[in-house]
Amino acid sequence: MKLRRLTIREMRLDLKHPFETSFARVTDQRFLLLEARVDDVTGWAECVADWSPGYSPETVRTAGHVIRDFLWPLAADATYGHPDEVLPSFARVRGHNMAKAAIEMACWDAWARMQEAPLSAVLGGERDRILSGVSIGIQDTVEDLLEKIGMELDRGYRRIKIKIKPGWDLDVVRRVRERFPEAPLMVDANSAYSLDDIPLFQELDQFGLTMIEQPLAHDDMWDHRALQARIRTPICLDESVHSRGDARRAIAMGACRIINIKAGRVGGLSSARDISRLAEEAGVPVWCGGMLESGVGRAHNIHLSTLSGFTMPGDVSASERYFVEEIIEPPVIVDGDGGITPPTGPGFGFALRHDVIRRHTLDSLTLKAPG
Ligand code: OSB
Ligand code: MG
Repeated sequence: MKLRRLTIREMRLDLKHPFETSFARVTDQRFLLLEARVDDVTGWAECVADWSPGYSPETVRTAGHVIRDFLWPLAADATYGHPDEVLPSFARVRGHNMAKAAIEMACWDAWARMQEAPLSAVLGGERDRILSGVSIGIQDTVEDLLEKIGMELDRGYRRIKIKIKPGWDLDVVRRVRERFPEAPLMVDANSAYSLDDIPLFQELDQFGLTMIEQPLAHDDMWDHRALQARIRTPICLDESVHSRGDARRAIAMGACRIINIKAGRVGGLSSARDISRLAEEAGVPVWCGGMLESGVGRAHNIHLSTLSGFTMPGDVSASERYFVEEIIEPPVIVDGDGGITPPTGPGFGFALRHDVIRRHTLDSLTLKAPG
């Protein structure tokens, strides 16, 4: 495989509803959309770096800079026999996993199209239906949250995740549990707490949460280990895991019992697949996280979720929950039982709505391989 051309579009899509976490409140989503010409096939991917460095140090602009000035020259120079070779070819660039993943995932899509196979099949996926949960941001009032949860459960979602932060935690969870005693419920703190909060997490134990996602610092596995030793509820790591090595260490030291896998955070689909296999062998369940992706990133997530290690419902919900306008068609649909059926066409299996893409493109750059 030779990368011949890469178009990087800086996009802005309006969200239907603001999304609030412990680190930010967003009303629109800025991201890079990559269109890669690989041999004579086109592959697409989305870079999940946010506009601001609240979730990860990467941003839309750092990713654009790193792709253009450092990754593209390496990729354009390489001849790949398989998409597994893309991430290693970037070894001399430290970090910037989301930038790396965007090119890698476009190569995976192109690779699948070359085989005339769905992305799930070339990744080694086995499921023909995946289970979907929802992530519900911090709301203005607990009443608003209870109403949203009721709506999502009625739509069939298999797991409710609510965002927490200091001041929006114990009492909120208590009221959600009172209203929905049986719902599969979890919380995501996006690193808003410290070991001083152990008593709070011990109190959360009584609510039968399926897990607590990333309670402590984004770069600290050791403290997660200390917390996990003091609470019954499983800890799920998100921000802390950037590679298969991180996953191996986290499992070995007991820093988590579940892992949220986001291909962007770990440098692409090969790394995501490898982490899922390592976790499966260790008996640690994984699920596919989300970054408020447009349809392109969402499609990649659906195919990744078909791998056998992904035994828990992911944050891979329906297109209609997110954007005023979707850039793929048909939209991602969740059936009444919280399931998504992965498309069976070649590559990620959705069509691009080029008119919508054009209208929401703020800036665009095309890079061409020499020769
Ligand atoms: O921590 O999982 C997270 C969104 C943006 C950044 C980080 C996270 C999230 C979500 C939303 O929880 C998941 C989704 O529905 O895409
Ligand atoms: Mg998270």
